[in-house]
Amino acid sequence: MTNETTQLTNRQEEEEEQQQQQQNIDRPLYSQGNHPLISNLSRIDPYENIHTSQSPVNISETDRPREVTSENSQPYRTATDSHPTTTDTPVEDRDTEKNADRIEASITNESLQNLYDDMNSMPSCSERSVISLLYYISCELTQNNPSGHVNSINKELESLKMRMNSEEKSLSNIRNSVKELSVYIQNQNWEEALKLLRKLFKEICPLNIHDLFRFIRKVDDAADGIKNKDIIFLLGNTGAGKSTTLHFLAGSKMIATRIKGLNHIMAASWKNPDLRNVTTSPSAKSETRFIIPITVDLSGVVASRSDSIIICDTPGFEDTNGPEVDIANGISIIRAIRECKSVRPVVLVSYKGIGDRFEGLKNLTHLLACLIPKIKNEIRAFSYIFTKYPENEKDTIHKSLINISETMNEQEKSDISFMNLFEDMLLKTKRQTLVLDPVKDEPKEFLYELLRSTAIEDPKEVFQFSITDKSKNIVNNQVRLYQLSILSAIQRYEYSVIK
Ligand SMILES: Nc1nc2c(ncn2[C@@H]2O[C@H](COP(=O)(O)OP(=O)(O)OP(=O)(O)O)[C@@H](O)[C@H]2O)c(=O)[nH]1
Ligand SMILES: [Mg+2]
Repeated sequence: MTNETTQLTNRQEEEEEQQQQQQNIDRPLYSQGNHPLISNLSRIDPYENIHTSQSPVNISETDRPREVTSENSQPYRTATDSHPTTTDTPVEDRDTEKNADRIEASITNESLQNLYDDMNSMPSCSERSVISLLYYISCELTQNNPSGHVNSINKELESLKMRMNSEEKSLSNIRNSVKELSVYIQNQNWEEALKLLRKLFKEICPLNIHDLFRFIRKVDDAADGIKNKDIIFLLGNTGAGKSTTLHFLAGSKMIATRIKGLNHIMAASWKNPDLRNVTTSPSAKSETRFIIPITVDLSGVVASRSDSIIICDTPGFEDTNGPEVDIANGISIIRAIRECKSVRPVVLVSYKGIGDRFEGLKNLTHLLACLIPKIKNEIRAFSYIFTKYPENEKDTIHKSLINISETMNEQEKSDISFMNLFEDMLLKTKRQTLVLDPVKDEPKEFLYELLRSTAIEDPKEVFQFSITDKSKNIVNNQVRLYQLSILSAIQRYEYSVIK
């Protein structure tokens, strides 16, 4: 297919999707049978798990989430809108970007469905009350259905206050938050109420177990695509350019643009439709949340090869998406990688990420050493791509690495994992330094170089599970909170909570 044909096809797909999205917007949010919620709503009673003696509220028909009609439905972001997708339309012009700062923009079909499912899967407890409030207030904000859930919100608030007392959640900041929340709810200030609830939820539930399992399921789905396959595994800090590099290597047409005043290189069109899920962003917030395998055809790209290779996009190290994503990835991505036939790790190092005194590079190597404890034995398999380098700095990379090595002190030299990777980087950049300009460069030159490295043939032996210390602390904290909740529930004979 020619480049022009590909662009045309992509544009047609884009237009079809826009029409589809418009139809979704025009459609009533919960009209019978077209929203996943509706089938659940008809068979699940949100209050069925509540023991009546524990519930301070009487549940009436009007408290249930109700259908809205097309007149009172309003556009809102769908699950896929949560990432800016690449289109020919300037990104700044898109509604999703205009609304990005509004809290409604963070409410998606998927997030509503998740809250509803979580609310239904839990016994009566403060965590459940907060989730219910999050759900009803989100509905209030997105359905443009004035006061449709006010009764439920008030009842859940009362329930939350009562649960806080009985569960002895007496921390003053939590109590103050609930007081503040009452005022917002009284004034029907839903935006502020939702912001505060999200904060409160993090306090009483630092690790969202429901989200954790959802993320693990998503990663597991992707893992099937790389089982027993040869893969190139892109690694690096968040924002280093992994998703951009994947688009580039897979032959997407890359263009330079600006989003909210920030420089950004985006794919204007792509060959493989799966690349639609590989989204990029100039924002400081982590973008990629899951492992995404993309098959890249090598015929006509690399001489002597008529097969294909899978290149995997991954979430960045030190991801800013929270402990749920970090843990799901630390466990599931590694589980997936261990099932591969062979792995070629490619480390992406960005100009800013390297750090003035190479502290960024050191941090990166420590994280890599956690994934691959015997990194020295596997170092041959590594390649390095340098990203976001200004034009006049591109030919200084090897020289600055030499300078770093000459100025290292004894303590730095004793950092073995750092030294292993650093020396390999020094050696490989002497022969050739891969500095990427996604707009001007040719993918075949990069693919050829990446495929020259010797792959890790026994990933099961080489990669080990790992999560960051920050996430470990959050898990410990959550375990402690659950222990306290269980003890308190035992005292109140609330066996549904203990279960
Ligand atoms: N100039 C330049 N910009 C780049 C390059 N690679 C990425 N970028 C920009 O850097 C920003 C982040 O790129 P992403 O590809 O989203 O980074 P990532 O590593 O996938 O980030 P996470 O998904 O959050 O881990 C985007 O604005 C890109 O346009 C590059 O080689 N040169
Ligand atoms: Mg990414």
